[in-house]
Amino acid sequence: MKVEVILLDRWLSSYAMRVKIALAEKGVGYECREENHPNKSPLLLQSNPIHKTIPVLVHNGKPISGRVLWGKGEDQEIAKKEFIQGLKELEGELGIKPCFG
Ligand SMILES: N[C@@H](CCC(=O)N[C@@H](CS)C(=O)NCC(=O)O)C(=O)O
Repeated sequence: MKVEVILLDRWLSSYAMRVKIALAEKGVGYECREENHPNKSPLLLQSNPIHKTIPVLVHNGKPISGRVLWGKGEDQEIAKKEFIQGLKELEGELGIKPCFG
């Protein structure tokens, strides 16, 4: 199955830059779509309906965000476990260094 990763971006957004650095570090290919703030795209409004801000990372049509806080039931429990696992991996990479980058 082809994996589709789309980053909803805006020129010089430091928030989006962090996502780009993480994707580059992980070697994840993605399509970058520039958002125009007065005229936000339907994909942005649908993917981030509350804040309507970038960056938004869309993986195979599903926005990646907030399952830990706003998810429900089993999906939320899975998201919590994945989040904690991610923190453990980050901690492992950090080791005794004072910072990551
Ligand atoms: N807390 C958010 C902030 C995102 C944010 O403020 N994005 C700005 C661009 S850098 C935005 O989309 N602004 C459009 C708006 O507020 O309408 C994050 O870390 O992703």
